[in-house]
Amino acid sequence: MGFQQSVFKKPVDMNDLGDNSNEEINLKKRRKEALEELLKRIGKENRPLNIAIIGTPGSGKSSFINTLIASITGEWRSHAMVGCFGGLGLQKTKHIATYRKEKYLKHAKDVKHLMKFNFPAILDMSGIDDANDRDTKMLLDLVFSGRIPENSKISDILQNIRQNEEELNNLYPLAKSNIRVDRIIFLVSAANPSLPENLMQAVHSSSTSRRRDIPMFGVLTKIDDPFTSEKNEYQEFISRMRTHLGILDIHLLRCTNYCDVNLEEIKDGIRNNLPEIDISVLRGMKQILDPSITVTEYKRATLNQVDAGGILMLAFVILMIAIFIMLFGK
Ligand SMILES: Nc1nc2c(ncn2[C@@H]2O[C@H](COP(=O)(O)OP(=O)(O)OP(=O)(O)O)[C@@H](O)[C@H]2O)c(=O)[nH]1
Ligand SMILES: [Mg+2]
Repeated sequence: MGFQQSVFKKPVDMNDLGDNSNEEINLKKRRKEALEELLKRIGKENRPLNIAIIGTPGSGKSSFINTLIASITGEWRSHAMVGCFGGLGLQKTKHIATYRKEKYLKHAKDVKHLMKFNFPAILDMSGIDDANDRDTKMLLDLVFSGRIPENSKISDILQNIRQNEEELNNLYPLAKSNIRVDRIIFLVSAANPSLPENLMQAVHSSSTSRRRDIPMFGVLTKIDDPFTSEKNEYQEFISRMRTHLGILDIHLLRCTNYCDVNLEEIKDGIRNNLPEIDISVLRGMKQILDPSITVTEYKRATLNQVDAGGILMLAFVILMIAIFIMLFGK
């Protein structure tokens, strides 16, 4: 995909809409095709995946979730609350919210049809600071293994990690009913020149634990507002992002979210959705939600297996000693 400048920044002139009606119809058709391809890819069998959305504060996580839901339902709504703190260092999302298809598809026009498909449960995390320390990795481990109850506050979990470490297994037990993460989506804002390299490393190492390897993907948001107009600089930024996440180019979704700069038309009821946005998101999600990409679960010897092995070995040694004594002990 080439370098994308601010396509959604200029306000839409209503007189233009008539002239561009063919293009508009074509875009709607392409949106429909992209949705149908996604439905075919995710299918109706198996279970819906759980995807975790990770990124630094303000990178556009909640906006992306709203955008993803809008691209599926064809109607933008504010499911996840979006913040606007203009670099004040404040955060909008402070807890881990889970969005399930039963809830986010509820108001879709063709809800009955869509509900049959395996749309994912989406975990919206509050922004995590760009760190690769022990606390951050423990937090990520707890989230990825599904040990955090819904709506927990990130600050409470971090406090428990710092002050009640020995109680963590009791506070966040490993239960069968846990929602374990099947996909990690790391979000980076194209408007910010500094890549959160430490957090990327922390997420990368937590995604490949001794127990599971969770597939990771990237989303580059705010491509309507890139930090540079230099094509080379921008490409170099994208390639560094991919290297840090260790992902293929097809596993990096580039998008503009539904947000202040383009929501005006929808708010004013001029149209339902912006198909340009939907098409790129639906196509990217087709790669991310591909059921053939699986989480690798490592089989570990259970305690019983270890015990049984140990007992057999001990019996063998005793037998050998007994035979030795019988033969040479006299
Ligand atoms: N121009 C532009 N602005 C965006 C885009 N996506 C999000 N924004 C704006 O970025 C700001 C932060 O967006 P959020 O979605 O709240 O970010 P977040 O990552 O959920 O933030 P926290 O929950 O606070 O960590 C808001 O003002 C959004 O309107 C985009 O694609 N383009
Ligand atoms: Mg948020």
